[in-house]
Amino acid sequence: KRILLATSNLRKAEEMKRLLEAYSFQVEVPKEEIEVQEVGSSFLENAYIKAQAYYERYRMPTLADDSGLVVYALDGYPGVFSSRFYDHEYGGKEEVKTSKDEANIRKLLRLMEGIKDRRAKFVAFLILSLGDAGYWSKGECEGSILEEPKGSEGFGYDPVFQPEGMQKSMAQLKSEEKDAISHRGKAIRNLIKILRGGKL
Ligand code: ITT
Repeated sequence: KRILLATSNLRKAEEMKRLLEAYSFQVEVPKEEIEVQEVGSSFLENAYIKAQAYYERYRMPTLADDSGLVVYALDGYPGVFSSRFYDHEYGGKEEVKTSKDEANIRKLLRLMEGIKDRRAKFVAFLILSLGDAGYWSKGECEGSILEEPKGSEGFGYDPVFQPEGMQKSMAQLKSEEKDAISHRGKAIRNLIKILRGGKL
């Protein structure tokens, strides 16, 4: 049950590793990052592009995650542009001062100023590629965008995302708590369900 993670995002890889190891997968990370052009217009397309690129290089079962934050009041943005939203034309570019995550959050909060409808969701699509065949799954986590960042766990937009029914941001949750409700946690459990023939 060896599986390669097709990602260069270390914090994403850490979550995927943790989630998969709970189901006894032997998880490997790429020795070298591959430059992948995520030119797709959907999460699924981009996950497929990453999975195939890493499969071609390493020739072993490869799992890619393409994910992002979908904000209803912003026409679904940042969506597939989540990782480099600060640099996207939509809503004007944002300067990177300390980190990309911080610039992405600053832009999101700027665009959300004065907007009452703060509903949003995290989405993750996974592709497990065996080269000429494969599996896909998805997971979603509904919530809302906070007015101010809170907490320091996790990564990306976690400090400004409050999962539905919780009084804490995603970045205030312990790793096991995030895994239990996150888009990525759900997507991985959905994938494992298929791999096990429908039983989890
Ligand atoms: P790889 O393509 O190498 O996997 P990436 O970070 O560029 O790394 P994506 O293209 O899938 O990955 O972009 C996902 C972005 O969506 C990520 O950089 C975050 O900004 C955001 N995101 C995804 N999952 C998240 C999570 O669990 N918490 C917070 N933000 C998340």
